[in-house]
Amino acid sequence: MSVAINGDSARVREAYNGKIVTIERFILDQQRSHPEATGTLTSLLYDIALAAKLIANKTTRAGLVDILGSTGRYNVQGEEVQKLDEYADSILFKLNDHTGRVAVMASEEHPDILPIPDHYPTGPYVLLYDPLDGSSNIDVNVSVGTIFAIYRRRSPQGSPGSLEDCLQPGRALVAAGYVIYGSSTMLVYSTGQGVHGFTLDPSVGEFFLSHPYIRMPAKPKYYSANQGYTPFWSEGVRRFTEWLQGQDGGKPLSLRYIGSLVADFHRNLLAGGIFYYPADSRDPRYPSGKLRLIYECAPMAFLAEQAGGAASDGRRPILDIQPQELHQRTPFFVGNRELVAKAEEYIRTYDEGQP
Ligand code: AHM
Ligand code: MG
Repeated sequence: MSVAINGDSARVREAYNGKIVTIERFILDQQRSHPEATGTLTSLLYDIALAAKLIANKTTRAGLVDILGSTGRYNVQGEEVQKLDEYADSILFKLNDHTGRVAVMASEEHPDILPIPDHYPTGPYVLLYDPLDGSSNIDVNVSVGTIFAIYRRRSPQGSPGSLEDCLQPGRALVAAGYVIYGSSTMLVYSTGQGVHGFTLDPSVGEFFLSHPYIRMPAKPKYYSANQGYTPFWSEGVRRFTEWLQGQDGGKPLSLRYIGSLVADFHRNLLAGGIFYYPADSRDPRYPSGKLRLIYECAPMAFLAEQAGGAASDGRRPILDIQPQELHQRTPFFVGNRELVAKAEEYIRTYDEGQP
């Protein structure tokens, strides 16, 4: 039986009532509601899910490396021990370089685009990824994540993929998602038909549908920002933060900040709130904040909008920004729609003098 994946959470739950829904089954059912689909995107998403399982298998064992006697880059078996972010990066590339589904890739770990090797065919899609975001958190057992974004190629089919294929505005996204390696591993993605979450059962190595049609709660609970940098923020962002704290007529929210974008975003997606990493004046080299437009912000913005939220650079929707370079950074406000609009209002009023 196939299920039309075009309803809301309750309808999908009812349709699948009592059935075991693996990620493969769900993606296939979504594909069936597009009779023109060739299955290429379905297979690409499934390849990403496989990469997620392989990466999860390593992240959950990260703390054991020392116990198992690793010395430098070699473990007791004499095998080379890769840093986890390098491992995640190479897994994503190797699982997608030969399938004929992808024209070109780009990773936050590399300065330039990652062409498909000459001896493999190219395909219709462009895959961009941050293989292990927040990887500095691994040593202290804090959640990290993989973020991915999929576009259609713009270069002609059959030619090598190009930089222009990778520099597309978020509005052109075909699919985006993330994997959170936390107390459990979850894959959350959207192809523009709602946001769906799957939880990995590590005992059988399969992702099962656990959160169909995620909607951001209308009532926000949390705000998430690195307040250590408050003195370096603009007046608009400082005043917005005070409003979030209940000053200036706001209703106080609780602060939760992990410092791992995927984990902070995931919490706000499920519990309601706003995450922001604004521009700051700490380092003149990075006037636009820390986070990268194409690897981190655009895919999260796509998910936020799909879940009823919003994402902005403080002035315009993140999804409308045309990237100029691969590692372009942007201020980022993402989450509850009203809170993102409020941030824009404070920035307009206090930073741009336009009440
Ligand atoms: P990374 O791409 O080098 O891992 O850095 C990105 C991470 C995000 O996950 C997180 O939101 C941010 O850096 C935290 O930065 P800070 O420590 O400045 O608050
Ligand atoms: Mg990152």
